[in-house]
Amino acid sequence: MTQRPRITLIGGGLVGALQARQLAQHGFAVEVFEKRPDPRRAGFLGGRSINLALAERGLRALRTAGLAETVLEHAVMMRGRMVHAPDGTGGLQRYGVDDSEVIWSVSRSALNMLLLDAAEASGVRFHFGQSLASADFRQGRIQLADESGATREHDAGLLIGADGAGSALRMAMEKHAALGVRIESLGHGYKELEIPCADTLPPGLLCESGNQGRFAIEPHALHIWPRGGYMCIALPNAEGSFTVTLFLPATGSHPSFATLPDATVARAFFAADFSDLLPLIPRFDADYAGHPMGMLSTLYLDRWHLDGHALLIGDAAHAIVPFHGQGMNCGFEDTVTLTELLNAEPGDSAGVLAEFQRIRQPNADAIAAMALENYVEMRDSVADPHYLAKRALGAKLAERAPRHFMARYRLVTFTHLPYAYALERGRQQEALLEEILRDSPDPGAIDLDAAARMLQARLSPLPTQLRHE
Ligand code: FAD
Ligand code: E0Q
Repeated sequence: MTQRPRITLIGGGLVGALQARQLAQHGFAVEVFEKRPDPRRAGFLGGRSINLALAERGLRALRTAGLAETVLEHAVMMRGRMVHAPDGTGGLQRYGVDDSEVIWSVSRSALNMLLLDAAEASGVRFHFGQSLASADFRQGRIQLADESGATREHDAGLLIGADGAGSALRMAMEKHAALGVRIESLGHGYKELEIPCADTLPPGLLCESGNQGRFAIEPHALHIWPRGGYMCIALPNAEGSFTVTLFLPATGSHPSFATLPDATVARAFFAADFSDLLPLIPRFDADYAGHPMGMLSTLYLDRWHLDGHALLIGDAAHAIVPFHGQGMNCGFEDTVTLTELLNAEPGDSAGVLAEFQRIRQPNADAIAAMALENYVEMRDSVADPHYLAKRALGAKLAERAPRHFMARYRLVTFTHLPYAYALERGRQQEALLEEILRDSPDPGAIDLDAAARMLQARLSPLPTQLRHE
């Protein structure tokens, strides 16, 4: 049997902790160095989003680690996006065809702590409060610094960087070889606000559409307030609160974070532009003033690895904008691929790292592109008549020709087909939908059977295995 390399992971966030668990389950000796203190002792000090959407790709990775069921016990199901248009219209746009196609709102901190527990239970050794400071790839040694600045050395073995978009391992690798790092800022930032549990809100404000229990608005949805150049969204938390995220240009003409420098101006803007949302955020001023603005960018690299010595995974290799809710899901998918490759060829680190990039990079590039496109779609199109007509036509065709039409959103969110396939298939389908709508501007008058036949003639059938196990 080939010798399994010792593995040193930098970063015990979502992707690092899951990767550590999987490798330990396959018999690798794994150590993790995490900059922050142990969240299970110190309380979670995470700067970023409070909850996230978990979809099939992420679930599959959790399933392979034996953790999916436990995670879902603490998750809130989301059936679709609830659109709150400026004129008060809107409603639920289902994500899938039925309740077998839903996504899940999970708490980042609870998920991270669960993954740390699971990794530890599989034998992973964690070192918290230990930040990567530098690396000597030739000697295979790294230097780590604790909060006081004291440093220690560690004999690394195979180094895997899961230390996020600002990866310290990536910076150390760049000193050694050109990685071709490109960071494209979106120019938009985000800020998080809270809708508390319904029982703390004045009763008059609660959603008219029936009793939502502890929740002020429909719990089983991702809420969107699209406003053209910007938007708010809200994801439910299991306790009954929602985390609202405002996405807005960072600088430039009103409205931007630059023209909303304090809570008073921001409140007036919300009163005008998000008048139905503002009353649900009783601590608006404290949230707005107290929570930092995060910036959004896409990260592209030419090289994710240094020969057989070091590899970047998750956001460290391919951070994307959050508008498809796939960053964590994509990083979780990375962990399945890397575990499979390392397990198959434990003695050939150089080959495994190169093969990992060969498989994953086209897919990371594809979801990066789709996530950028989805911002425009979310903030602009979800309330647009042409978009709605296309969506409705797509849904009817998916019913009539399920082997030939599956909305791109569904390919991304509910299947394991490669992201690059979803992007390309989406292009082909989109062109045909546009063609059908162009030829018949009244969407109600389309001959659906003829349209379905056209799809069957002009598109190859979808793979039969949408979710291979
Ligand atoms: P991170 O979560 O950033 O973890 C990196 C870890 O490395 C951290 O624990 C950090 O402390 C540690 N670290 C950093 N530097 C060092 C160092 N020098 N030494 C040691 N440790 C270090 N994704 C989804 O799938 N669904 C969503 O709905 C979603 N919503 C999002 C909303 C927003 C506003 C944002 C910004 C992102 C969203 N994402 C979403 C993306 C998701 O947050 C990331 O893709 C995911 O967190 C990546 O995980 P990671 O482990 O690679 O990186
Ligand atoms: C999802 C689920 C932050 C965020 C997370 C998401 C989604 C969106 C808009 C945003 C995309 C969608 N979406 O509704 O199409 O599906 O995760 Cl902004």
